[in-house]
Amino acid sequence: MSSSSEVDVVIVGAGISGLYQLYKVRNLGLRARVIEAGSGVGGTWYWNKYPGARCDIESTFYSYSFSPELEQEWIWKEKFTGQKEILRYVNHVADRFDLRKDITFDTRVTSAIYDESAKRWKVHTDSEETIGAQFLVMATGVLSVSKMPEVPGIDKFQGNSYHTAQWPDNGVDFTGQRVGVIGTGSSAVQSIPIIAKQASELTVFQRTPAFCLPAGNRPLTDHEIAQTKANYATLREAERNSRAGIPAVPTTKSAFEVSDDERRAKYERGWQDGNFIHIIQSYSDVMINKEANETICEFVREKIRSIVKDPQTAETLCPRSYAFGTKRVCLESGYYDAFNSDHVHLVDLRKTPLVEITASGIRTSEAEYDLDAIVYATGYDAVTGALNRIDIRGKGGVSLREKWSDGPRTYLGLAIAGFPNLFVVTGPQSPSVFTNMAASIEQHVNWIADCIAYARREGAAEIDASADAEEAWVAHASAIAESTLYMCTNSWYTGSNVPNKPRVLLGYLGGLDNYTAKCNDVAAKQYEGFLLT
Ligand code: FAD
Ligand code: N01
Repeated sequence: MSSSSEVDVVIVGAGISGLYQLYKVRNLGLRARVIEAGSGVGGTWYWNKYPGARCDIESTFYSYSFSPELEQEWIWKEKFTGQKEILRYVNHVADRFDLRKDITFDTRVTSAIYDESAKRWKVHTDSEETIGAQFLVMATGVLSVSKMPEVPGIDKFQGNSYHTAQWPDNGVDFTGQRVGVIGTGSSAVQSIPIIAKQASELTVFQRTPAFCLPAGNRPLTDHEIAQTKANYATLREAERNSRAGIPAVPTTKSAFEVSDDERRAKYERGWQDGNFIHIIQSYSDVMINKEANETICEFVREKIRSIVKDPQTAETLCPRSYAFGTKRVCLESGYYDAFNSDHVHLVDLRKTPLVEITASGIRTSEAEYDLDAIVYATGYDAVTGALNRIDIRGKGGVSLREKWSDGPRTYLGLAIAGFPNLFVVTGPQSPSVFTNMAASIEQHVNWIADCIAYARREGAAEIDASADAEEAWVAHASAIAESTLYMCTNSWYTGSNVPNKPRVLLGYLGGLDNYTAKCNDVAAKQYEGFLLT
């Protein structure tokens, strides 16, 4: 039966972004509803229950900073916390701030249509509800639409199939099974060592090898926990003022201004510390100059060769076709070492491409692999995927999909010209995916809440980004992207993992610090680049 209701703000998604957005708009005295497709809060951490799922940013920083009380009462026991504990934390936040009562679970937003005469959004769900709202905030996630590979026969397989992003709640026991894993990105790198411990045979189907650093995860000592709690305010300040949302000292030195030994020592520190952002930021030219970047690539290749005993397997695991850091670097806990086990096999799909999935397993151009289970660690239709799956129509009935048919266009990654009163958390051309996302999310959400408060204060029914401001932001973000090595690499960062997706760098590379300054400046200038009516 269809129903309708009216609120001030509809928020789509109840992950880290949606929950904090709800908290913020409630504090403005606004009525809000959150619509979430899953049955619980947590987003990424609700869906990704695959073995080994864990954050790759230290938990001290990969957490909310808005509540000093929350910071003091919650104890992160490990350097990099696992999925279960992060999900427990997000649930704690939902309870502590009494957020659940405004969240509708198991419900998907299917369309959002802007009513120009009423200057309000009409949001439709798959449970036949229509919710009217002045403001609409898309907190739908950058990695929330999983992707299967374009390979025939997926439905024919008679064994069990799993995508890492839709893992069964009760886990999977692969004991004694012949398992195939397709993909070698972060999800595969985390799950493979654990699946290898259970499976009788594990075959990894690799198309592009990943650059991996050892996570070096460990329990935090009582002293470390106490130190963090005593210094949280300073640590958070450094986090917010950094390029990537974790404290770091930027350098202006080229990789070639120092000796080989000094350079290696710096990379070694990042390697030992499980800190790929420190390596990416180690020298000013490593992400813009191929030769400088190659010094990191060869450092990691040497490490791979030193861990993986079979020289041919080691070479197959060595990335050569793209620059370090231009795909998300993976943190590993026993990934390379897993290939030293006799029952773990690596298939190089560049030499012997995937042909089809058959009833009994996987066929490549060279061989057929009989399997009991297949794990698809094949990634996501990232950043724009969740937005494009909703029929969003702005002024003049223009659809967002049409507007973005040649690539997404936003103002600050937060607003879209012609789609008034709509905001996106971690949108395209925002820095989020190149940072500690928890830090970016808080910045985006705070800014959106302030902007909504401003529009209300001004008595504006509508606030819309101007086409000129959007044009300038897209040009600025593209110019930075083009000056780096990122655009040379095929990955979800550039949309090139999805057939026919426009090739555009989906994040902003100017740094969280500079980006925040720009957003603050826009706000200080009465939301420069926005039109209020
Ligand atoms: P999400 O957590 O993706 O939540 C979006 C929610 O919106 C989902 O629950 C989804 O169901 C819902 N939704 C989407 N569309 C609709 C719709 N139409 N209707 C209703 N609901 C909808 N980032 C880091 O910085 N550090 C890390 O260590 C890190 N680890 C990660 C590990 C994994 C396995 C993955 C996949 C991502 C990781 N990320 C990490 C990125 C991570 O996605 C973000 O850090 C963060 O969790 C995103 O939160 P969010 O609320 O913006 O989006
Ligand atoms: O996905 P991915 P993911 N045939 O896109 C392969 C975050 N995250 O789920 O590179 C064969 O990285 C594909 O090969 P190729 C993090 O931001 C973080 O692993 O396209 N192979 C690739 O190897 C991350 O970047 C953590 O050649 C195919 C793999 O599948 C993002 O989420 C953990 C194929 C996909 O890798 C996504 O990670 C997990 C095909 N047809 C996720 N199609 C942390 O550690 C795809 N592949 C915090």
